[in-house]
Amino acid sequence: MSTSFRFRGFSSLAHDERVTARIGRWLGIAFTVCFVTGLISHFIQHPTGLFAWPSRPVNLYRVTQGLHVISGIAAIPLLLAKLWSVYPKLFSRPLVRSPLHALERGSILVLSAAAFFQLFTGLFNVAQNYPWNFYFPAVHYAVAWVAMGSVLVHVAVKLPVIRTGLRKDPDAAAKPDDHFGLSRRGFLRTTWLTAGVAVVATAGATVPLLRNVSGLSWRSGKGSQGVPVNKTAASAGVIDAARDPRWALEVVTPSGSRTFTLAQLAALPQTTADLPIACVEGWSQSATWTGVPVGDLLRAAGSAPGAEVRVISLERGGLYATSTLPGEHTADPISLLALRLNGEELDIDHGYPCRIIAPNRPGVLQTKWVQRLEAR
Ligand SMILES: Nc1nc2c(c(=O)[nH]1)N[C@H]1C(S)=C(S)[C@@H](COP(=O)(O)O)O[C@H]1N2
Ligand SMILES: [Mo]
Repeated sequence: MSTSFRFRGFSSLAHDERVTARIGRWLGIAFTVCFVTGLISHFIQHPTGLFAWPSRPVNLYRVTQGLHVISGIAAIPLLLAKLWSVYPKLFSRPLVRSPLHALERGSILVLSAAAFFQLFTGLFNVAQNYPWNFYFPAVHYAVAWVAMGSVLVHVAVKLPVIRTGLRKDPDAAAKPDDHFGLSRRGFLRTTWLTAGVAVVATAGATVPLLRNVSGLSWRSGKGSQGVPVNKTAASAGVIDAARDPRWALEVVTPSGSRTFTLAQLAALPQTTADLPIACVEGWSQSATWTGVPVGDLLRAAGSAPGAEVRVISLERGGLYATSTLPGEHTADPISLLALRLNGEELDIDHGYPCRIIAPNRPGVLQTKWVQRLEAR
């Protein structure tokens, strides 16, 4: 190429396989963590029988889903930096040199599109609280496979270049006066710093120590009784039904049924446990819950702890109006039908007269305003 005219952007030292490989390594790690933790969350919500999720440790889902959101957030600046480091290649000609080259370019196109889709729809979901309702989780799950599949193809095709890129010293042969802007090290440091800031800014939604420094952890600590609210009683349309003095819990099992008024529930032996609400959006918060173990209610109605239970809310038609409590959970004595939160009667926005709170579960399965339990 003639040196009399050079487009300055292309001459940046960061457009280099040493930079791309180093950022790519972290992006690969972030994508893998995000994919695996996403699969875990998916299979807890859509059980297959092949995958049983335990009820302990109580905070495990809090950690896996926190990692899902944090690794996704970290991947956004990494992806942008990686694309910046390679974008001059978009202008290289001929467009396609060989079948392998076609596969390589095609997989990069699919990979970039899928990655952008995942990261930005995920971000919107975290920020806006289900703007796509039912549609989002299904599509997010399907595109995850496309993204991860094209990552694998990309890494396999690029392995030789990745190896050379990682072996070479980023500082070698850098003549800053020939070039415009940052050194390669400088570009890498800026990338790590940006990803770090993005992580700290969101991690406070789930890591208590970071709460005060996390500008983006909008959910923590707000809401009645010191716990965030995700769907109020008003928006669920349950205020009248929840406050109706004729309300009674129905417990139905194959060998008998019982109903319990609120006073009868409160008169049963109570269990108190510190358990988190761990929302799929990545925020989580622990609180002190008091109520009746679901296993005790099953026994009272003729079944036994360990039976799978369908939980049905007073809410009509909402996506989260029902949930299934697997046997692992009904056998755990701290899987509660909670009546109290942080020492007070449950606020109506947290599920009064009673709600499910079970250990190591996604928040979306902690059904509020419970009306009926059906054991299988
Ligand atoms: N009936 C019903 N229960 C529900 C929901 C809902 O929309 N309807 N939302 C769930 C979700 S997504 C979460 S994160 C938790 C939030 O509980 P909280 O509002 O008490 O923090 O409740 C769960 N229980
Ligand atoms: Mo949630």
